[in-house]
Amino acid sequence: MHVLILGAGALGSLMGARLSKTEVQTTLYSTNEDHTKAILKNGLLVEELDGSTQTFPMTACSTPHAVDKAADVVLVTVKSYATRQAVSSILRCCNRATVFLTLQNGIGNWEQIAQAARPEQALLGTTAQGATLLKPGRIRHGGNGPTFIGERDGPPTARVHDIVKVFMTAGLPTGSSDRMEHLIWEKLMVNVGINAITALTNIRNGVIADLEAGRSLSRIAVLEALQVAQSKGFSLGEEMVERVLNVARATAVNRSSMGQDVDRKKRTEIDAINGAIVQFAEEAGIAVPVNRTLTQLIQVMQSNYLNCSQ
Ligand code: KPL
Repeated sequence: MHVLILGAGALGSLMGARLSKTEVQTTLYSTNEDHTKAILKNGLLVEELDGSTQTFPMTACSTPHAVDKAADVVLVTVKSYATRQAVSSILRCCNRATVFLTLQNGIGNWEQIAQAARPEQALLGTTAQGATLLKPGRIRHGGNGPTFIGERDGPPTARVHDIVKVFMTAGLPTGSSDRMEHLIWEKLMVNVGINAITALTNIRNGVIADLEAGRSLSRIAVLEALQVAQSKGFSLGEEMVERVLNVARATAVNRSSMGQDVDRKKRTEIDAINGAIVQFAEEAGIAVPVNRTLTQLIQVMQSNYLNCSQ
């Protein structure tokens, strides 16, 4: 099996490092040339949860022309707003049997992949792994949460089981599910309750759970988002508030992906996270003032540093 990691940022690089220890051929693909060059030169350095640093010699590239064999599985870990363009850009490294598995944050990624490739090629996934890109060629593993994989509709198929097996062999706790959309919404709650707050306040994930004000803000954002989820038919309950805080604790040393984007003055995934909640809430006539405020604060900050107005 050849697995191509499309968007080898922090999370994609971590998944690639784990897979590189198995029989599977693994290629890291990232448009960040500093990152791929550093990996080719020194291997990918991973600061592990136990404090050790491991080196993973890996194949990495920044252009589709450098991929020498068609991918059987593409792990899509690019930012949500770049999904369609990124998948289109690597179709020459794929064939009609290639499976695309999204492990991205936010809502709408499966649809983007289905449009760029074919719907029957696209699988859904979620992960609670946490990772931080420290500098080109070096990441820190920030939390070892579970990964779930499945078809968009119906029970897990042979191709889902095959990928689960490979992930498990790689040491990534992984299960299959026939409720992937439900799990995507659960993951959305996690990102709603952690990402924008950490990005705006310059903290690591664990601080949200440590501080009363952090817990309270996260709680209100998640409770608002739960109303929206319920209006869409997803039976997510108030226990999600505590589960979100547990993810913050489990990934305590991690800087959320949105925090890392803001640190690097890069475009964030706000539109696919709190912004998606605001949009669905408008359609359903639900008031979500905290999510609206979080969204607009991130939009102001990001517009300012990207030097454009939205
Ligand atoms: O998904 C994440 C993210 O940062 O985007 C969590 C699970 C919150 C880990 O940081």
